[in-house]
Amino acid sequence: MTGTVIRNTGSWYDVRTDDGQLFACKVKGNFRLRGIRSTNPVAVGDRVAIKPTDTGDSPAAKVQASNDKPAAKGKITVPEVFPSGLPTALITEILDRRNYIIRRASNLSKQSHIIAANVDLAGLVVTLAHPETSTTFIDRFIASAEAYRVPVALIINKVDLYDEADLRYLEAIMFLYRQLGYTCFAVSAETGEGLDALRDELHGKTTLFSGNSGVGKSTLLNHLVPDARAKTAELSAAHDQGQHTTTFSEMYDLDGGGGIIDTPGIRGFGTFDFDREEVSHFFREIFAIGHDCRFGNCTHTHEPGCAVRIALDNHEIAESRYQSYLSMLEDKDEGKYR
Ligand SMILES: Nc1nc2c(ncn2[C@@H]2O[C@H](COP(=O)(O)OP(=O)(O)OP(=O)(O)O)[C@@H](O)[C@H]2O)c(=O)[nH]1
Ligand SMILES: [Mg+2]
Ligand SMILES: [Zn+2]
Repeated sequence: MTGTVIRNTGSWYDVRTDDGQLFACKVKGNFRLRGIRSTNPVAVGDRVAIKPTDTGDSPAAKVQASNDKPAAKGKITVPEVFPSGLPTALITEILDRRNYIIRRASNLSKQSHIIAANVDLAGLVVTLAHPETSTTFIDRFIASAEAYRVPVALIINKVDLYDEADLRYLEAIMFLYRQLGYTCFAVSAETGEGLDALRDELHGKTTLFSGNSGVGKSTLLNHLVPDARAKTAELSAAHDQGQHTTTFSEMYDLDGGGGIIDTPGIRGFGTFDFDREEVSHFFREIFAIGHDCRFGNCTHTHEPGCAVRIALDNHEIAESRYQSYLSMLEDKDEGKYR
């Protein structure tokens, strides 16, 4: 049987089979990604092959079996039942991924974390205030999506809270990223502003919602999928930051096709497995202008005749983008890419 992973609750993966049944699944054996250890071998959005476990030996199944015994005398067919009520199965194979979004599990970690797999759109939910998402975070996310050729949309939320300076910054950010070719939405999950345009964009697509904690991913989800009823929580009063309210990734169906994958907020976006020379490939404008550098292997940091640095001086490349590029080259400490 094949199906799609729609929820990851720690060590269990809920899989919806192609004929619509739900199973709580465990992973059989070890799956490795390009020989690198991942904190989650299977991610929401993965297409998997599963094998139902009919005679379970899990504690839940035993409880179920002993409960059923008196009544079920003679004819004992006890499906293994996970406490959630779902029958259980083993994931025996991960089918080839069309794409995925991956980051380093934590700073200095050699482990990776696959945020989601097989998405049509990577929606990066950001806020320019309460809390402020850094451009380094935005650019690192975009670079990772570029690496696996996942289209990106920048969803800038909480515009209802922006003061005049924030609104000017909003305009500058939208101008910058639209010019680079990324779709941008300025929205408010509070007032509903901009949500119709966002809804149109998401229609029929499987979209990942990722971003810092507290930017309103789950609140947006609840507007777009009214019966999602995902938990949300106020920012911490002391730090004006999110409280990591969503703890598991989950896919929710959109009316009329497509879905949204809501994920736990992340602090830094540690990029994963890039060679130094590769980094510029994922910054569109730097890559394009880099063709005019004197040296083919120019890192755009100190070389004579570097077209990128000339463009930077002429304000043809945004300083913030160049700084993000440098931060990825140097792979600075976690605090710097928040
Ligand atoms: N004023 C205003 N508040 C918002 C908006 N969107 C979300 N919020 C509030 O921001 C807080 C955090 O929202 P959540 O949806 O829990 O944020 P999240 O991104 O899911 O956070 P994590 O699950 O921790 O990653 C809640 O108090 C929301 O009500 C908005 O557009 N405007
Ligand atoms: Mg959330
Ligand atoms: Zn150069």
